[in-house]
Amino acid sequence: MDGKYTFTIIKPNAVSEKQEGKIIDIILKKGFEIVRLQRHTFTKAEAEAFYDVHKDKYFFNDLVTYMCSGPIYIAVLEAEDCVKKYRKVIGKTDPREAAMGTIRKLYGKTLRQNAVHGSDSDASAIKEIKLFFPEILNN
Ligand code: FUP
Repeated sequence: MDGKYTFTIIKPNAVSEKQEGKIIDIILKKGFEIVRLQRHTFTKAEAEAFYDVHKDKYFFNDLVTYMCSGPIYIAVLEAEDCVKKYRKVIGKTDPREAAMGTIRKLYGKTLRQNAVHGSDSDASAIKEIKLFFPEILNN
């Protein structure tokens, strides 16, 4: 599956502000296929497992609390060179540093409430897809 898929989350701030439709529209217009899409609310255990690479960081507990604070959408996207292409579409982690027109620039509020997640490598995409949609990786 190398390069074919990425995993995205539309985060609680974007969902509570009812921006998920606009975000999905950008994803489609940029040429991604939506292979899976599900509304979900993270349990604490899921959020901790999802962000385990950050477990020693000072912001880990606040990040987990935020990610569990309301409904999200989890999705698997497909495109050529998908991880890299989607990272460009979402923009830098901090919305203030994200380029004009990127999803985080348009819908992010703060470094933490930055509207969306996108896998940062093919290895992360595989790990993240495995947590929620493992059947995809058997195809
Ligand atoms: P990204 O890969 O762009 O999502 O960014 P990181 O993996 O560096 O960070 C993961 C999430 O932690 C970010 F989406 C936002 C959050 N974060 C904080 O809440 N505080 C920080 O100081 C840094 C990141």
